[in-house]
Amino acid sequence: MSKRKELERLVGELETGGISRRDFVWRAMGLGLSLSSVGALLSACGGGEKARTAEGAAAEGELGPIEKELRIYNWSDYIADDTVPNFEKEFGVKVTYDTYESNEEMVAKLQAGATGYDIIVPSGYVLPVLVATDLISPLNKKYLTNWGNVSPIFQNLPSDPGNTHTVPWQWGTSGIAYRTDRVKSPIDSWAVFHDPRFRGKMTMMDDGREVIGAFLRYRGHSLNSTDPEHLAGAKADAIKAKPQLKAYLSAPVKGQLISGDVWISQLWNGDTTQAKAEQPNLAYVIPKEGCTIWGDLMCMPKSARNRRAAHEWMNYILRPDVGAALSNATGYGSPNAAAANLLDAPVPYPTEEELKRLEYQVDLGRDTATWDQIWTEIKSA
Ligand code: N2P
Repeated sequence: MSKRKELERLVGELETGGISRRDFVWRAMGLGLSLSSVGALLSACGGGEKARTAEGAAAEGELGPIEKELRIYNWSDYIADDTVPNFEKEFGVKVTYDTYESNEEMVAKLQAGATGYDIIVPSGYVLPVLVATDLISPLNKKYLTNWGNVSPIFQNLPSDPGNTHTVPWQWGTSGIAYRTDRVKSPIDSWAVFHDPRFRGKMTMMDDGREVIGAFLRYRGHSLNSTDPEHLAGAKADAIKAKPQLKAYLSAPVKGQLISGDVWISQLWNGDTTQAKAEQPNLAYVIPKEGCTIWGDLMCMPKSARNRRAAHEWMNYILRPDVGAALSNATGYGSPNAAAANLLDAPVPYPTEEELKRLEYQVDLGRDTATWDQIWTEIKSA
């Protein structure tokens, strides 16, 4: 069957309720359609329209009294010690808090049918997929009375136009952390991961988007490139770096940087700040070729059972003192403008000049599968 015919058949099935919107999205993308074309098709289909209207009505309705529990799934080392206990005490809610190390780990768990989470915290580029595959619910703004505290920079993000599905958590960059007492000349380039002098003393993140993205930037390309030649080059560079690396490790590398088992790591700015509190001989650099800037956003999975508690949690995080305590503990930037005066060491949002070297990740659409394949090949090389 031609692709066009196959697509028409899929649209027919969607309209008659033969397949779910989620299956439709995956199968249409399998036929080579971009997410935005799939989105356009969904809105042209009656079923999609009905679903969205119903969703909109639910988002505006009453949520009922606060539930007794809340299940949160967030990145590790990304919260202050008292954020959860204070919420539990004030709201009488028992919080279960699980952690992940990458967006891909979290999405894989969700797509495998993990239900039970009320809050997840993906990076912006993941949002289009979560919305298109119907994995998250729109939020009921009525319960987000502290929304006005969000800095205008973090409102109406390209990943969530109209702020319908998310509340910003924190933001940061993915550069290089290194031990200044072990590495004699300052590091300024991704080229360091090819340097045999540091063999076995270096790590890169356990995150395909970040590792491939870093080597794309190294060769002067966008870290969102889908050009096969660019990707082949990045793959070759990543494989060339592999013998010099001790491991692919993200947040948990901090202990090894502190002890000196590892000297140089691809790492986020805030996690470096956390490690620096215990090991002052640590520096963080944004390589001259540039790197990722990201913002992580709270959202509510479709399967969430504790929906009122989820909204109260997001509204609580938007308080100035709670938002400031988060950033003071994690070293990341706060999207909360009202928290600005309460920050110990504010991370200023990058200037225009700095933003030229920083790049937000975007959803790669059907090229996600190609990237996944390349990452698998790098890891097994
Ligand atoms: C984890 C914080 C990093 C989040 N410690 C990356 N988006």
